[in-house]
Amino acid sequence: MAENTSKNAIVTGASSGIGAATVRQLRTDGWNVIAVARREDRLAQLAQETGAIAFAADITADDDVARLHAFTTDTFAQQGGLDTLINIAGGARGVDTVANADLADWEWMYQVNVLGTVKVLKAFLPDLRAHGFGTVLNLTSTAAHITYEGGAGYSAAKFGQHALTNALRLEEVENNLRVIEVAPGMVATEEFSLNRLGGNQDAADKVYQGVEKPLTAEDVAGVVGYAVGLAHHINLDQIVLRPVAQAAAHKVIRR
Ligand code: 8X3
Repeated sequence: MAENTSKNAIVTGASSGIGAATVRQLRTDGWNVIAVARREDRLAQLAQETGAIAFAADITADDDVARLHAFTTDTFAQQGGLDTLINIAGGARGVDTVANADLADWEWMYQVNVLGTVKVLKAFLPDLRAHGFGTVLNLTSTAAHITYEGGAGYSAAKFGQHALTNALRLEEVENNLRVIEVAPGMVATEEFSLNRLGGNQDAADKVYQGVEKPLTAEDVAGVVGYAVGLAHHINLDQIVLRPVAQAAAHKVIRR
């Protein structure tokens, strides 16, 4: 079978940070991209800038995922169908210890990182199988592989997303589906720490203070673009990337 080079992708979590940077990267690399996020205004701007197709949806809402599926089927019908699904939507809320866990935050993190990813996968797996050269890329985190104090809620969700990614790779190999996990460490984005720390900009800035060159959203997007752009038989199945200054989750050099 010849490899299909239709380059039709969906990117979730596209309104800011790594998701938006991934849309820019893929467009630069010649992909057709449906950019998905809840915030319509940001998506519209990104679409205008990059030529991506914007679709406003909440990936944790069943109706929205169904609408996204119908829209994608129509959009890519004449272009060989969807071949690449990039799940960037996710995030962290809170840095509480287990003893002080805020269960609403834990639930939100499980919804968006785990169940949201599963909902989108369930909707699109039949299409990716039918394509014959499908790719799924899930953005997890180094927190998907190791825990730290105050990180239990986020790690529990990201470990869950890591686990489902591993199982998916085993389950779908018969269907020639390539499953990639990208797990970044410290990435200084506009919103990740701000959202995690309840909108406290000073606290968010402190996370990266003195760290020489934390990763940027563009750094991660470059790796995502590289991984999905490789010939389909090459699976970078798990990619961990950190800034050099972060030798491990607990060992960050600050100057
Ligand atoms: C972000 C990495 O170190 O904040 O996913 O858990 S960390």
